[in-house]
Parts: sequence; structure tokens; C-alpha cells
Amino acid sequence: MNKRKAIITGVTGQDGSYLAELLLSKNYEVIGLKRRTSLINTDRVDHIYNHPNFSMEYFDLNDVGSIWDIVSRHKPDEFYNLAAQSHVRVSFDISENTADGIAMGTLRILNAIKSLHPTCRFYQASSSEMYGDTPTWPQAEDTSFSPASPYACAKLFAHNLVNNYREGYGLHASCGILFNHESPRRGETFVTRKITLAAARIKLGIQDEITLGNLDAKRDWGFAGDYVEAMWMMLQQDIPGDYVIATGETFTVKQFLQEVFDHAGLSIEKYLKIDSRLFRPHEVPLLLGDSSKAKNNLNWKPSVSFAGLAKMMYESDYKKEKEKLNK
Ligand code: NAP
Ligand code: F7E
Repeated sequence: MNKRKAIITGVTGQDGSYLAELLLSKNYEVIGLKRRTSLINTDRVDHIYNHPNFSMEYFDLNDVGSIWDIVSRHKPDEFYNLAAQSHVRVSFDISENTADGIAMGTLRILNAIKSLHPTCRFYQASSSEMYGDTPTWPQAEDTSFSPASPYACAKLFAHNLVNNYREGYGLHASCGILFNHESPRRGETFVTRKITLAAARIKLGIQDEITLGNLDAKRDWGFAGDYVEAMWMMLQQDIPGDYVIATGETFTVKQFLQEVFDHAGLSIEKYLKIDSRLFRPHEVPLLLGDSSKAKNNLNWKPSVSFAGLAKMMYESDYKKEKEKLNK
């Protein structure tokens, strides 16, 4: 039997790397798409680079020609669109670039699939940020959206577009409305990783303090490895659809900080500084997901607890920073 072929945009990112590993373990041929960067940034996929079923190609969300070329040459069975300028705070600074990549980039991919290879199954990385400051919680698939950043507005555009192409053209296109998910591979400027890395470095005596913004925001944090399983499960369903993926528990940034610092045996009061520049023009106060639909239809559930996630990320950072010190 021929191997199933999957394309992943954003393969150099946190989720792209976990998803590539998962699909390789299921014997897929995986083509990871990356954009050109001036420094090599393939750290998260270096360990699978020589896998016989893995390859990487250049593309960019802003480049129609590359997208059409890749879809027409490979004719994949599944297409996972994970690429994005994914930092909410940064989306206020580079709003046009963020919106173009996420909104128009998704449109470019959908048009290529519709015209060149409409049987391809498509996954869109939608986000809980689309709920923004909705007064309703927990948030499920039918909760109204109230996006509170250029990032979230662009994600909602893409989300609506996928629904529109599913209905209008009969594409097998699904959206995962994923709540925050983290891991030792999380980018260092997202709050969880910023905290675990700082705690590890403070513990080792190579950092003096941690500077944060709003500690009161609440997030529903899960483990990225669990969440990429849900992406794959969505594309194995006969009928496409939208699914909330979340743990169903919410904690403040302060609680995450406390969990990590307690684990490291550090006092928050001694090392924490608050910087108003890290607050956002428009904050999302509370995200808490209801993933009952995913539990019922996909048999998906998270496997890592809040405390387990904090510990996993801290231990990983401590080990890596210690190894660097000993070099
Ligand atoms: P990430 O670590 O920031 O990875 C984003 C990926 O997109 C990187 O590979 C990045 O390339 C690539 N990219 C950015 N702009 C691009 C462009 N113009 N053209 C081509 N590639 C581009 O994000 P993640 O945490 O893995 O998240 C994956 C997806 O899920 C994103 O769409 C994100 O918005 C969405 N999402 C994430 C979460 C979460 O909590 N992690 C929750 C909901 C939704 P470089 O490596 O070159 O920067
Ligand atoms: O912020 C607060 C900040 O940047 C979480 C992305 O993956 O998840 C992510 O977006 C909270 C916010 O993630 C700092 O104000 C305090 O309330 O880790 P974050 P995010 O904005 O929730 C969603 C679901 C996505 O889709 C996105 O792609 O933490 N916070 N102090 C801080 N945040 C950061 N980054 N840095 C701080 O110093």
C-alpha cells in the first residue's frame, strides 16, 4: 500500500515538530514546509532530518506561486496549516504581516487545494484567542467569538473561510480551536517558557530576575504533544468539522509562576519584576475550554496535568542550561 502523504506548514515551530514526529510514527511520508531565515532555525526537527520519510521544502504564506507549486507537485492526502506569526503581543506591532500570513495565507492554500487537489484533507490551526473577551465560559464550538488582537482577528477570518470552503466547495476541511498548549519546545517569548527558562537560569546562578506583565490573565494550558494527536484525529473522521481542544482547567499566570518557582525552590518575591511594557493594548482575561465534542467524537483527552506540564518544562530547561554551563 502507498504511504499516505502529508504536508505541514510551520514545521520548524513547536506544533509542526511534534506533528511531524507523530505522522512519521504512523508511517506517513511527511513534507515539512519552512520559510527562508537568515540563520538556520531547524533545531526542533533536526532529530528527524535524516528520516527516510521526511523532507523539507521552502515556501512562504505570502507566496502564492510556492503554495500552488507544492500542492500540484505533491498532491498530498492531508495538509496541516500550522504556519503563523503566532505571538499575540507582537501582532499589535506587525499587524499587517500577521494578518496577511494568517488570513490571506490560509486563503491562498485553500484556493490551491480547491483548484488543484480538492480531495486533500485540510487542517487549520484555529485558536482560542478568537474568543477574546467573550463573557461566556467555558468556551465551546458554539460560543460567540470576540477577537481582541490583530492575531485573533486574522485567525477568525481564516476560521470562517475554512467553514465557508467546507460548505461551499465540499472540502474535507477542519479547524482545531486549540487552547494554549506548551512544551519544552515552546518559543522562549511565550509566558510559560519564559518562566521555566528563567527559573532554571536563576537556580543555576546565571540570571538575576524575571520581568513579566499581567499576572492575572487566566489560561487553559495543555501539553502540545497531546494536541497534535487531536489534529490528526480530526482528519481521520468521515465528516469534517470544528473542535475545541482544551484541558477544561484554567489558571492565572501567577499560579503558573508559583508552581514553577515552588518546584525549583525559589521565592517569587525575591526575583519578580513587573514591566508595564509587557501588558497588552487589549488583554484576553479568561480562557477555559469545553472539549466535550472532541472527547465524544474523537475519543481525545489530555494526558498531562497543569503541575505535570510545569515540571516537565522546568526540568527540561534546567537540564539544557546545566549542560550548556558544563561545556
Ligand atoms: P510557532 O512555534 O510560533 O510556529 C509557527 C511556525 O510558523 C514556525 O515554523 C514559523 O517559522 C512559521 N511561520 C511564521 N510565519 C511564516 C510565514 N510567513 N511563512 C511561512 N512560515 C511561517 O507556533 P506553534 O505554537 O507551533 O503553533 C502552531 C499554530 O497553531 C500557529 O498557527 C498558531 O497560531 C496556532 N495556535 C497555537 C497555539 C499554542 O498555544 N501553541 C494555540 C492555538 C493556535 P519560523 O520557525 O521561521 O519562525
Ligand atoms: O501569554 C501574559 C499575557 O504570550 C499568555 C499563542 O500560542 O496561545 C498563545 O497566546 C498570558 C497573556 O500566550 C508576560 O498578557 C504576562 O495574558 O504565553 P502568551 P497567549 O497570548 O495566550 C494562543 C491560544 C495562541 O493561539 C497564540 O498563538 O501571559 N503575560 N507576562 C505574558 N505573556 C508573555 N508572552 N510575556 C510576558 O512577559
